[in-house]
Amino acid sequence: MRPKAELHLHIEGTLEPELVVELARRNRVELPTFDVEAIRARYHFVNLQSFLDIYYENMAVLRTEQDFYDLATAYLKRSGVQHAEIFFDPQAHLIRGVPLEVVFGGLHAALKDSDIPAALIMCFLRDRGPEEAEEVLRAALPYREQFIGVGLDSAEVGHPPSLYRRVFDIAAGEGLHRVAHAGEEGGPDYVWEALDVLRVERVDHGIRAMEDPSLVARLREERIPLTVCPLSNVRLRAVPSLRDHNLPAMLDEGLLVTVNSDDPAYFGGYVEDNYRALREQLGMSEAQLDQLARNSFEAAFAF
Ligand code: ES4
Ligand code: ZN
Repeated sequence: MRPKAELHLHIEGTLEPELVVELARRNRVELPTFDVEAIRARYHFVNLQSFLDIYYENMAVLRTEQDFYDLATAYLKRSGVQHAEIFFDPQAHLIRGVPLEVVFGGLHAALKDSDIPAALIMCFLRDRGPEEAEEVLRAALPYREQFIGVGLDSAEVGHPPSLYRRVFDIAAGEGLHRVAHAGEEGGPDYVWEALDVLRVERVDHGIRAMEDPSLVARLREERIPLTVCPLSNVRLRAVPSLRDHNLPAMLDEGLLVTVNSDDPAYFGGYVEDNYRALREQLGMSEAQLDQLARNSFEAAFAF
C-alpha cells in the first residue's frame, strides 16, 4: 500500500453503525432500531440532503468527551493513511446541547494519543447561516491551538460561499487555513466564490469546476488542491457511476487532485477502498494512483 494523506474526512462520517449502537446503549439514547444491519440498510441516498438527514440524526448518540475520543480513535486506527486532516462540525453538537469543550476535549485527546499525525479543521454548517458561524468561531478561539483551519460544509446549493466572507476573514486574521466544499452539487460559480471571496487554499470536491475551462486554468496555475471523494460522489449521485467520474480528466488537466473518503461509514469505504475502486472500476493505472498519493502530501497543510 502506497503512503497517503487523508484531507477530506468528516469525523462524524466515520460513525459506523456498530458504534452508533454501542454509544446509544452507553448513553441511553433511543434509536429507531438497535440492529446494526437495519441501520446500514437505510444508507441509500439520492442526493446530498438525503445523506445529511441520516448523518445528523445518528449524531444524537455522541454526548460525552469519551464518545468523541472513541470515535476519532476508531477512525485513526483503521484509516490506513499516514497523515490526516480531519473535519468536524461543532454546530451539529452545540445545537444538541453538547458544549464545545466536550467536542474539542475528546477529539484533541484522541489525536494526541494517535500513532499517526493528524490535525483538526473546524467546519461551519452553511445551511445555518453566517451569523452562527461567526459565533462559533469566536467561541472556538480559546481552543485556537487545537485546530489548524476552518471549512464550510453541509447543504451546498442555495448557500453560496460569498455569504461567509466575514467569518473567513476573521479566520484568516487568526492565521487559520481555509477550505470550503464547493462544486460538489453547486456549479463552478461556487468554486470561483470560494477562491475569490473566501480565499480558500484547497477546494473540497470541486468536481464541477471541470465545467469551466477558465476555472480549470486558474486551479492549475495556482496549484490549488482539490480533495475529491469518488465513492461519495457515486453514493450521493453527484456522478452516475464511477466509470463516469472525471477524476482521470482532472489529472490529465494537470490539476492537483487527491483521493479522500469523506464519510466512510456511509459511503462504503476508507481511502484505500477508494483507490481500489479507481483501479478496478475505472481502470486507473498504478502511475496515476501513485500521482494521486503523492499529491495528497503536497496538498497537506500540517507537516
Ligand atoms: C458532507 Cl459529502 C458532504 N458534503 C457536504 N457536507 C458534508 N458533511 C458531511 N459530509
Ligand atoms: Zn465532505
